[in-house]
Amino acid sequence: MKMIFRWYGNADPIPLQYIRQIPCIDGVVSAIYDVPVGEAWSSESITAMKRDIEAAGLNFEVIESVPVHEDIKLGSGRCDEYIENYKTTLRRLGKAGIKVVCYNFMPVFDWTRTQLDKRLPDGSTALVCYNDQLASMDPLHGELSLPGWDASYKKEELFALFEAYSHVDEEKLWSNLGHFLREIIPVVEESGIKMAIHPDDPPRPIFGLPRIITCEENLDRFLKLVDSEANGLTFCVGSLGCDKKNDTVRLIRKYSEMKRVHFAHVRNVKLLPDGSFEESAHYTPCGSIDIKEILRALKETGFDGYIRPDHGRMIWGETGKPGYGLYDRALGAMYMAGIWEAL
Ligand SMILES: [Mn+2]
Repeated sequence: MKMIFRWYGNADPIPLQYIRQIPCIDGVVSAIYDVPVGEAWSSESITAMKRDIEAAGLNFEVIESVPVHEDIKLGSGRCDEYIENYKTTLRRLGKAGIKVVCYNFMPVFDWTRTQLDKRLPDGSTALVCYNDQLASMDPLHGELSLPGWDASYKKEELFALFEAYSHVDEEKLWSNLGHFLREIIPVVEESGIKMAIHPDDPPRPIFGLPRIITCEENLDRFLKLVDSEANGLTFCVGSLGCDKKNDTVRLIRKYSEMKRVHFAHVRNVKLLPDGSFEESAHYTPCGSIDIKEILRALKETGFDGYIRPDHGRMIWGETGKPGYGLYDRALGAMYMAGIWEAL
């Protein structure tokens, strides 16, 4: 396996040199952030980012994410044009030596939490999702917005999107995802890239919008949409693991054995009795997921893809992007590297 670290480009307050000083880190996973969703990424910006990363002594082989335009998920509007742009981006990434591309197919909202700085008993802060708070959130009428959500939507655009999705149920979303995959998988097979879909986070419908990358039955269905190794998963332990019906240790073993896990996001979550959850330190006793067994499953199935420590808490007075500080993710990376070495 290769341990990598998410880096948000030159705007990230964490310098590449700091990331390089974490002993187990092979490279960073990043994206081109200044291109509107739906447009193709230029070869120049891809190679410029690669040059910066390699100059810092790190590898750049994984993208997270190439965002999928809502028109593709809705199967309407400029869908065909945006799929062609997506293919162009993939071909350029392949030429630049990228091996894995992470993406998701969640309507409108990316990961969702109800609080980003919940203070834990040890004084650190973490991202949490409390069901009672989630039930009272209304993205159309309230004033709230959360990082991870596309802040560029105006209220009117949000209303239009919700209206458009009122005609897209889960089956329609499946069929739009199938169409997208049948278009792009042949392209990545030629470009040497493996696609790795990220599960929905949390893995259940929110605000009445459909979500389908949620559980074993649906992951099986997803992989059969196009039965190619290039059509694979970003196995996000924390996303799938916040539904206690998902046995993440068994599932990661199953899909890694099938050679369909190309990227693993590893973090721990503490599940609460009502299905709410708090993100916790990676260390197994801090949460509900057995991180050691996750890594054992990967090791025993010959996993040779990429792993990154997922969200961390804010510790030691660090401030910055919630979930993406340096210190706790560095602890998580070294903890996992230690387990891997011992295995
Ligand atoms: Mn993740």
